[in-house]
Amino acid sequence: MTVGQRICPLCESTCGLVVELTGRSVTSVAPNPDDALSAGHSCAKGLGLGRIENDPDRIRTPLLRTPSGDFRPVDWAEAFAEIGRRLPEFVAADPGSCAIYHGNPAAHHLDATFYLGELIAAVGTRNVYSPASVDTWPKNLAHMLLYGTGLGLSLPDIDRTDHLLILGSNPLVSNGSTVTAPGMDERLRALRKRGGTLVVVDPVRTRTAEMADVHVPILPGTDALFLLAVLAVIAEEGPARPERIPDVVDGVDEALAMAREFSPESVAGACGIDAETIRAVARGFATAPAAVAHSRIGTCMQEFGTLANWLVEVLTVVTGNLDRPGGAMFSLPAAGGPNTWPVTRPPTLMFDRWRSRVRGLPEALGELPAVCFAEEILTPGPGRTRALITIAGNPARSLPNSGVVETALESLEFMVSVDCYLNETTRHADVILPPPPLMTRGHHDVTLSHFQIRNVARYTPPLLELGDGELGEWQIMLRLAAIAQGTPDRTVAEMDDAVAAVAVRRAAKLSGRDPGIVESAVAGRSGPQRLLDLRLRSGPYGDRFDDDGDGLTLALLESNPDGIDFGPLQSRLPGVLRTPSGRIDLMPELITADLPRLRAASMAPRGLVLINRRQRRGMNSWLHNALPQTDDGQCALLTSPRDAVELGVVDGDLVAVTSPTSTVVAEIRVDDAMRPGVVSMPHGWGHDGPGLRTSRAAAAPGANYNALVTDTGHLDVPTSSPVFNGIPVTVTLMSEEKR
Ligand SMILES: Nc1nc2c(c(=O)[nH]1)N[C@H]1C(S)=C(S)[C@@H](COP(=O)(O)OP(=O)(O)OC[C@H]3O[C@@H](n4cnc5c(=O)[nH]c(N)nc54)[C@H](O)[C@@H]3O)O[C@H]1N2
Ligand SMILES: Nc1nc2c(c(=O)[nH]1)N[C@H]1C(S)=C(S)[C@@H](COP(=O)(O)OP(=O)(O)OC[C@H]3O[C@@H](n4cnc5c(=O)[nH]c(N)nc54)[C@H](O)[C@@H]3O)O[C@H]1N2
Ligand code: SF4
Ligand SMILES: [Mo]
Repeated sequence: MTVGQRICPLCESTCGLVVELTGRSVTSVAPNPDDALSAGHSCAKGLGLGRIENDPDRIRTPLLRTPSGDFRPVDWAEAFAEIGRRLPEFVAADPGSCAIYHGNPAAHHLDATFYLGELIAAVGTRNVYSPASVDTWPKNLAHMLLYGTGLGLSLPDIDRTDHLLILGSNPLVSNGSTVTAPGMDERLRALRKRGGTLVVVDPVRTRTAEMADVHVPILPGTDALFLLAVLAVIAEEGPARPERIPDVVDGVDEALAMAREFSPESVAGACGIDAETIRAVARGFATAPAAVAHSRIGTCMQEFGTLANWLVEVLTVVTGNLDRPGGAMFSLPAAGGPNTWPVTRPPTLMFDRWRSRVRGLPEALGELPAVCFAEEILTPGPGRTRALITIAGNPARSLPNSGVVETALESLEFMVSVDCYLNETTRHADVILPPPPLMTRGHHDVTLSHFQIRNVARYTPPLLELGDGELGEWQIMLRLAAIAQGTPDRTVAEMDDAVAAVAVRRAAKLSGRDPGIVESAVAGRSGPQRLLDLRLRSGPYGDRFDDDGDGLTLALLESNPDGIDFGPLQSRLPGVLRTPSGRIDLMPELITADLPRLRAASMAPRGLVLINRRQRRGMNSWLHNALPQTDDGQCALLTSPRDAVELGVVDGDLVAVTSPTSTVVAEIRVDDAMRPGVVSMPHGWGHDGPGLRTSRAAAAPGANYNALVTDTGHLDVPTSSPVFNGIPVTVTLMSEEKR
């Protein structure tokens, strides 16, 4: 038996777990009480890692599509030979004809963190997609314009605040996002215990809302109006602490002047919140000794997401809560990142550097908007996407307008998927390449440590060697890169050395050392571990490759498997800023230009609208097989008692849910947590259709939310993000059988 630590890769909480292995099989998983960040927190998903690893439906050998459309297992040589026969012709003819989609789990592994860029560069395509353009861009863009990078987000200092305003997030179910704070329920309880206030703005009385002092049941899509009205109250009554607004901020007066026209009375009807509540929220926030707002999915996946996420920051700044304990702060990630690296040339905005072929929509953070994904494949003409590589993603269930997405996938001339399931997306692939077991991977959260509400560094090493017939996911990516470059015979080791050589030069520059010294300092390592060591040692706490120094190294983390605590977040202004001016412009034109659209929008009640929810045992679309859902209601359409009466439905009725895009069938569950006028369904379901190898998920397929979402209608205009929340729907009774 082997026992070791493992950082859970399933969600942004990144809990530390203690894993027991018997042979190669995970036999027990428990929370690690000594973990420097999660201190014993975990959830049913993390504790189910063994079932996820051991799922008999998981793909363990490469699969090749046969002429009859089935898949047959092959060895790696045959799989790569087939890819080598097909892929290079697309890359050679036009690199843009091969798109790459990388999904959520890619952000939770070192492999993609370090090697995905190599693959993208080798293909040479600008047609790169990820869920970021579905779930986070409004927040990324707002923070990029204010603070200079899309990754260095300001974070709610939850453990020290007196007042927390959460908009559009349900961390008691999701465990949080763009904030890495394991054990959110305990943290929120602690906030209330120390006399602090929790306000939750959510159309639904969620588990999180149930903990709140004030629940504001807002109508979907109206957060920007609500926040403008909150700011209007602050403008009217005068900011309580102007002296706490940092000197580097420009545009405070303009922001407050802008908000004045949105009085609480003028938005109350649209938001479905009375003016007095809005005033009370504004005063509570403005007068708390330390206050912070945190906005997430509910505010991003809607029509005015960029405005809403920008206004959250404006509120933080004008109330004097930026860069202060208990307010919004920036982490200092151990492996460094865009807001720790020195500025060497004038910063450029990672936005609108190129546009999509068909609709001319702007790029952000190196990717095209997901709403372009299907049309770039289906619209004929030069530059059409003809081939696709997916890595750890299920666009057939996570992107809008799934019907069209699947048509597009089926029409591709060649498709490779790196994935552990034969699912709604990979069933369209020509070749599927499986990642190795999780326990063969070492892990440090290079990306998510940007979101940590405490500066902690952890590394959990691989607990297993790669077995026969297994390849590291980073090795798979390098093999694909070599094939795409037309040099299939380059070995993984050669490719890896080339990647490391660039990283060595960078680390040498960052730490002011000779590249030769840096290279020999990491000479005993390879793969993700070598690249990580380079990042840690040249990072903010690093040893700078000085043998006598006591700074951070990967070896130090290896000998401290519970992690090393560098303490609470510290003030980082103005050094954290990477804006071209080195200052914070509170009124970026790219965002304020969207205000007329908000003013002109008809916010009149629209009949029933549909919003999304998450479930505790789910992870987007991919855990339904290994960890069947046990929550009440499975994939049900939650409906308020009042709407249920109006619709003439009761628990268990089957209804047709029709949006302007499509119709799906769902089961009704009446729930008084729902606000009348709003119905809710989880996403990632719809495990139906031919060819799936996810037997348990397919046995209870559920309804596919994203069939109902349009990729061409209303968007959040600045980021071209689709609208998932607040979709007008009609609900009609289909059968009374179950009554
Ligand atoms: N309606 C609606 N749609 C949504 C959302 C919503 O709230 N509502 N949420 C959006 C959000 S926030 C996100 S992040 C996206 C998620 O979008 P995706 O990332 O596209 O979808 P997932 O369901 O997370 O699928 C992950 C895929 O990775 C595979 N996988 C798991 N582990 C590994 C691994 O280690 N290596 C590899 N190679 N593959 C692996 C799984 O089998 C699965 O196919 O969905 C978005 N879509
Ligand atoms: N169990 C579980 N955990 C997960 C995931 C999962 O699928 N399952 N997915 C992970 C991923 S990829 C992500 S990005 C995170 C997301 O984490 P969260 O952002 O916490 O996402 P949700 O739990 O979906 O909460 C979104 C809330 O927004 C509300 N909402 C909907 N529309 C609006 C609106 O217009 N305005 C406001 N103010 N609220 C609105 C919904 O009612 C819902 O309660 O969760 C992660 N964790
Ligand atoms: S909360 Fe997230 S990171 Fe923690 S155990 Fe659950 S899934 Fe894993
Ligand atoms: Mo996400």
